[in-house]
Amino acid sequence: MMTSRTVAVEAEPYPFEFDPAHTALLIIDMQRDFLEPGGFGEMLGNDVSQLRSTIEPNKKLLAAWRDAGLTVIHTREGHRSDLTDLPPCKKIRGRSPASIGDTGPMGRILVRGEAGHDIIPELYPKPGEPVIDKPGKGAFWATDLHSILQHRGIKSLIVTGVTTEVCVNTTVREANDRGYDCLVPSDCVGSYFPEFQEMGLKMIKAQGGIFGWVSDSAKILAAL
Ligand code: TIU
Repeated sequence: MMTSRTVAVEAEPYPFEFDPAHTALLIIDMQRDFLEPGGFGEMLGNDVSQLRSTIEPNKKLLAAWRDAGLTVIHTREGHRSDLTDLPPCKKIRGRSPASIGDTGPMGRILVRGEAGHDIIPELYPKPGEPVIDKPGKGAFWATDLHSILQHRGIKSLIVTGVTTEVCVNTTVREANDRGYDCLVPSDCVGSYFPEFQEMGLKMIKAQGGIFGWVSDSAKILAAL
């Protein structure tokens, strides 16, 4: 049994206090489909190289979390191979020539089991680390994430990954409504749009921390 202790991380809008034994590192959608050419991110018209600066800080945080024996959870956005869980509106939105389920250079786009759907090698899950397959943007909707967190006594989340304003923001909002305190390290989350990166983080920490706290990985590592 891990001993309980409270650590404080310098954060905005004020220090984030958490007990590491009851805090999970939740890494959102660091998949090849979002970070490598030829996947879902590029299909949407984005320059995917913009997200790659998040890899190194995530690697360091993940290594520290693992070394300390703390809970790590990964998520992947994607769909069943028969696409029965794909909302028709998600399939056709964007009106691009290729869409979810079509074959690209990394296999069928955003489909479970395909190469592009998998997590990038730099942050690959270790045995024993739960991987949540989610059909939506939020990690709680239509998944067993809440049950897993409850069974492990998790009360706080460090939320990292991509993209800041889409799956990270949606997940932080879902987590906040379920009673979890969320800290987002700004260097460990990325957006295809610099202005959305800035505003996505501002939206979390505004109004006294309406959805959570924002800090950076160096401050979390210093506090651990
Ligand atoms: N993981 C995630 O954020 N899914 C997206 O579709 N993000 C975009 O920014 N498009």
